[in-house]
Amino acid sequence: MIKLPAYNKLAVEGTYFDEKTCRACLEKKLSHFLSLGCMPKPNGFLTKKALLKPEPYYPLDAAYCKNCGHVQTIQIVDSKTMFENYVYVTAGAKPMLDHMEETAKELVTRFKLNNKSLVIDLGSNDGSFLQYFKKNKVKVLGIDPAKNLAEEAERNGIETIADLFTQSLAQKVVEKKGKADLITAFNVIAHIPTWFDLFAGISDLLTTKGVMVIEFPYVLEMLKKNEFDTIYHEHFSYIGINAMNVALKKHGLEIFDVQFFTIHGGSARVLISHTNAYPIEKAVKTTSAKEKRAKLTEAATYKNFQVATKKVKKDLLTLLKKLKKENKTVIGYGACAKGNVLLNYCGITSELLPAIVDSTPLKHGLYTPGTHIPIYSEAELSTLKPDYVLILAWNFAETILKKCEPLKKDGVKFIIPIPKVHFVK
Ligand code: JHZ
Ligand code: ZN
Repeated sequence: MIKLPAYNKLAVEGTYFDEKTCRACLEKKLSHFLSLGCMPKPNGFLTKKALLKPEPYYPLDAAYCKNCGHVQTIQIVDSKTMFENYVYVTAGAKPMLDHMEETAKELVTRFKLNNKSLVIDLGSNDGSFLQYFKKNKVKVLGIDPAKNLAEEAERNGIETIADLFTQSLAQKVVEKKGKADLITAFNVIAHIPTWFDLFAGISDLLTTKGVMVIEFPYVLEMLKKNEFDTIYHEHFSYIGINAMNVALKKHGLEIFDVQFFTIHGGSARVLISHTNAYPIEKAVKTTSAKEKRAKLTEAATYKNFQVATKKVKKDLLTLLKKLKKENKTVIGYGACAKGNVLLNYCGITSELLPAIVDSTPLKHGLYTPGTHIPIYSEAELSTLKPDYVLILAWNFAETILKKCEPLKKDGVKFIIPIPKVHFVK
């Protein structure tokens, strides 16, 4: 029996299993380094009616591989139930849209894509990314297991298969549409538990000179900046290029270029092709060497991260309790998956944080999973009369702070919980 949280009387144990094998090298050399307690689904926002029903919780632990240094969650929650009805909408985050538009432009130019090229986006969400390719007259196809979002994409004119990507789906796509010149996967590869099947499918789906572009929050940034709240059941992997190359090489694929971006707390973008299709850029060698120096296969590497994670919990609870005593109102900003991890890990409910505002219309009127905090629109922030704002979507702090300039002038203070609990100056 798992230890269910005291703050949620309706918590029940959900169905999951423990992964014993490394997703990248397939060896059984996992070593546990972090426990975040029990969590509901990170994007499992609830309607008012659903608040009265039992809520499944799953233990959340992370491990690294002593063989290849890959970092992953241990408990696996069924992907279908987790992604079928998804409320994270790409179009909800403007900085992400800008980033995608720029990326699409760059890829069309670099790989000379035209009206004969086919671009396939995995985890295509509401079709936002593919819109930018469509504008450039490139043929596009989205694949995403979230039925609600696939329908939304179709309404926006983006053909979308509402299914999980597998090798067998890849083969069906090849039969129907031919092979892809470009496959993109932004912030989705960590959401796929079966890398062997995934990359087998990619190898089948890519043309001889085809390129796959994958972007993901970078493991060294996560460790350096103590981004422990990005660890959740949707993210099976925390990725570095060496571990990913180990997985790719099993299918005759390799990374030939890597770039870095500040988005999502520090992301890496890798470009992948069939082996020897493109020269390996210098950035791949320097990044690989940097990862080796970081010693991701050794327990000592994870020590600071463990200590800093516990400190955030202690400091945040102390601060919120103190502010409550002083009769101050604290409102959350950004009802994001990582925010739900932080709130559940710390056991913060509406008693300490009575409301959260968010830009995503789909989330308005819903409640956060586990902690049951109501979500309002951004426009309602000033009517909630905060003395303090806790920025849960800390990766978008700059954009959020700009929007809150008038509140700041009125004396409202802003708290950012990561890498350590601090006030915005
Ligand atoms: P955001 C997402 O995680 C989802 P999340 C996913 N699991 C993933 O892999 C990572 O990204 C990388 C709101 N917001 O994107 C919108 C405002 O309210 O950091 C979002 O709900 N005002 C696929 O869910 C949330 O904040 C704003 O001005 O942790 C941000 O969520 C902006 C910019 C955002 O991700
Ligand atoms: Zn491994």
